Parts: sequence; C-alpha cells; structure tokens
Amino acid sequence: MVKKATALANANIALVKYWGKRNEELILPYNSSISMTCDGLFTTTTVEFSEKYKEDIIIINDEELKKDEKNILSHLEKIRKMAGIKERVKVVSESNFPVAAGLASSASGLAALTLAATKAAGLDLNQRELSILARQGSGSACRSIYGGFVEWLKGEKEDGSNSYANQIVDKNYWPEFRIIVTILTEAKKKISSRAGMVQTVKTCPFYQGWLKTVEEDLKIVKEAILQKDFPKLGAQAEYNCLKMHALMMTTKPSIIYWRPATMEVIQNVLAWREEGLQCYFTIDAGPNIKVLCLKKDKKEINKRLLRLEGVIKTIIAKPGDDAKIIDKYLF
Ligand code: 2P0
Repeated sequence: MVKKATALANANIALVKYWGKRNEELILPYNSSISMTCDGLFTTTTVEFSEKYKEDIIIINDEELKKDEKNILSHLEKIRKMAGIKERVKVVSESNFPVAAGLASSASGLAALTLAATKAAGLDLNQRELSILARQGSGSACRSIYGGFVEWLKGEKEDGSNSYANQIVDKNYWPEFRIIVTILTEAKKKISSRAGMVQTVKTCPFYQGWLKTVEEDLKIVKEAILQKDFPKLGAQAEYNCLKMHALMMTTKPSIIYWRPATMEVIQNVLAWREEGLQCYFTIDAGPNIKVLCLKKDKKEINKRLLRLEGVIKTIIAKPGDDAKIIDKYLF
C-alpha cells in the first residue's frame, strides 16, 4: 500500500492572542485564544513514508530543511511511533503567501503536515485528535484544523488531553468578515514567537495582569462573533492585541516588533474610525499589521492602506475552511 497523502490547511489570525506556555514540551498555553481561519492563505503538504528513502527529506518552499526546523522532524517521529511504522519520510510543503507576512506560517504548515502525515501513515484521526497532535508541533496550528472562527481551549490537564481547538462557527456564519493582511516588510523577524513568549513569562511584570484579563476578552470576542457585532469584536480584538504588545515591550530584553510603518497604519486606522469608517487593527509577532473590516468597506480601506507610506502590499482574507485531504501530490 502506498503511504502517501496531501493535505491543505489555511493560515489563521488570532483575535485573542496566545502568548505564553505552561508546558513547553507539550505546547500547552497559559490562556485560551480565538482566531479566524483565512480563506486562500494556505499551505499544501505531501507526505510519503517509504523504504525507498534512506533518510528523511523535508522540502519547504523549495528549500531543504534547515536546522531550526528540527521540531518538524520530531513531529514526524511522533507520528511514526503512533502508527508503528519505521519507513523514512519525504515531505514537500508549499505556502501560497509570503512567509514574512506574519501569518504564522507554522500554523498552516504544522496543521497540513499533521493531517497529511497521519493519513499517509494509515492513522485515521478525528479533528479533535488532529488538533491535539498539531498543537504539539506548533501551538497556533491546532486552530488551523478548523475553518471559520475557532477557539483553542487552554485545558488544565498536565498531559494536554483537553487543550485543543473547537469551531465556534463555520465559514458561512459571518461571510462578510474580512481581514486585510497589510505587509510592511518581507524581512525575517529577529525574535521568534517561541523564544519571545518564554522570555515574557519569565520576566514581564505584567504577565499576571494579562492572564487575569484575557478571560474577559475571550468572552466578549466570542459573544461578538455569535452576535455578528463587528464594533464589539473589533474593539476587543484591538485591545487584546495592544495588551499582548505591551507584554512584549516590557519583557527583558524588550521585544519591539513594530516599525514606523506599523505606527503609520495604527494612527490611520484610528483616524478613519473617527471619520466613521468601520476598521480595527491587530498585530502578531512581527511588524506587519492586519486590518479587520466588513465586506462593504474593504475596497475603500484597502485603497487607503495601499496609499500609506511603507505599505508594500495587502492580501484580503475571508473566513476559510477546515484543513482537508486533497487529491493531488506535490511530488
Ligand atoms: C497567536 N502567535 O495567537 C499568537 C499571537 C504570535 C502572536 O501563535 O511556539 O508559532 O510554535 O507554539 O504557534 C505564534 O506562535 O508558537 C502565535 P509555538 P506559534 O496567533
């Protein structure tokens, strides 16, 4: 039997952020988070286990695996053990969006890898099991198993068995929702999320304040999604993002991802909102910025964003689908 499969998983953007792990080995977060899975921003991954491979070959966006992607190899090893197979593996993975877009390419990447590799290995996991496994590759990947709006429940158990994602609503519930990914630089960031969050938990004096208040953010954002209340969602997501960046900035040594162009977009989004245009921003672990809006305003907001100094390009995303197996091989 051929042990080969291809999966496609969309990227996701957090509206309530994940920042800080209570268990680094199993990737268990201190707080729950909420995201939107983004249609059209995806990673496609083909995995084959076979005796014809003498060693593991991993090719990501046309480049052979580098040392810093060791977690991919250990993730595959975990899946081999679960399936009780010994064959070496070949993986080819491609993302259709710039890695520097600050779109957590690790989210769509590890979600696609988990789905393709388990399928190729002959395991037939359900979405919850996939989410738990993807989480152990990269935290945010557990959210990309599902489409629409998704919550990653932090869970309390030591073994991580209740730390997984759940779909809040599917992609058809609020089809007018848009996120305009605004790219300001293609440069690779200096501090990874993984290293940054460890440092924040260790040194930031405000981390307990984050944990105390994030429950309220989760409650409000979830309600806003269910009510399709855009200003309520936007305001709380923006506030949550600013709290996360306040943590980053007050970490030792400080983590400041913003560039002048980031502030340029922030100030303009605030000014446009004063004028009555409905838009809010969110920023992840990098300088690029995402503008939340509704379909009716996307053209106007996109036009204004593209006029700003420092904006290279934009990608407009609507709610996307679950990760899925597709009928196409990349090799
Ligand atoms: C998020 N980020 O919720 C937050 C906001 C970045 C800022 O999830 O160490 O790549 O693999 O679990 O998932 C990025 O963190 O980190 C992230 P690991 P991951 O989207």
